[in-house]
Amino acid sequence: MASQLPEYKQKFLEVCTAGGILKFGNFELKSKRISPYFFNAGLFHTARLAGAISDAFAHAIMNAQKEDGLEFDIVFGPAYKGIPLASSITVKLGEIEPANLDTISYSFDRKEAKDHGEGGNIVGASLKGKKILIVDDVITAGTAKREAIEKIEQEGGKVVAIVVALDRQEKLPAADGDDSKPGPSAAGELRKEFGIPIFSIITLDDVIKGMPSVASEEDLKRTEEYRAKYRAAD
Ligand code: OMP
Repeated sequence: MASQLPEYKQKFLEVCTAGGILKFGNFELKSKRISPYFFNAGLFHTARLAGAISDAFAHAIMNAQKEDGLEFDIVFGPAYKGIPLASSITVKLGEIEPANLDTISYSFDRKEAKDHGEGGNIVGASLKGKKILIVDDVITAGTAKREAIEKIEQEGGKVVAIVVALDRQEKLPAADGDDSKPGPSAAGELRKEFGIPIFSIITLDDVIKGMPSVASEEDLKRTEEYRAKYRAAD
């Protein structure tokens, strides 16, 4: 069946399913929800896959520059999965657009502060007074992104946007545990609270649109049911 997705998204989806990064089955999330699909960015470790993900990120970032006026100095990858993303995306951006982007830097945080040698929490470019673009694998509840924003602000940086590979578009878990009511998304709440845009290469809606060519009918049905239950209203 022909895909309803733009070609670059469809290609990304195909690379992810062929590489075992996007899987269908039963997966428990950090939120304890049982999801029929899971995106494991830790598997982007071959030269070909690392090249494909950094290329897809670079194009999403350059689209945001063109269409939304995104400007940044530093690509920041939260430990751990954001670290290889930040360095490979920075290299890729410099290669694709050397005239504008070969002066950008990358940095990342340590999970535990180092008190000897150069010390500190941040490795790579200093964040002080800089415009920071956070890159990460997935956004579900936004908890890890919130922690990254706080760390960056403590170091004197200003977060201007977040780019993720996959936006799961899920509503935040309800305070009273009743997930049957409509609710806002993690991305929407971060946008409101910090005034920053969240961009993604693909969303849950994209996954579902592209699934007919990469997954079984049964997996598609289960993923649609999951979306009907947990997709955010915004
Ligand atoms: P936050 O939305 O910022 O809390 O981050 C979601 C995190 O959940 C990701 O960084 C992953 O560690 C993990 N995750 C995945 O890697 N892939 C998924 O498909 C879903 C999750 C998840 O547990 O929600």
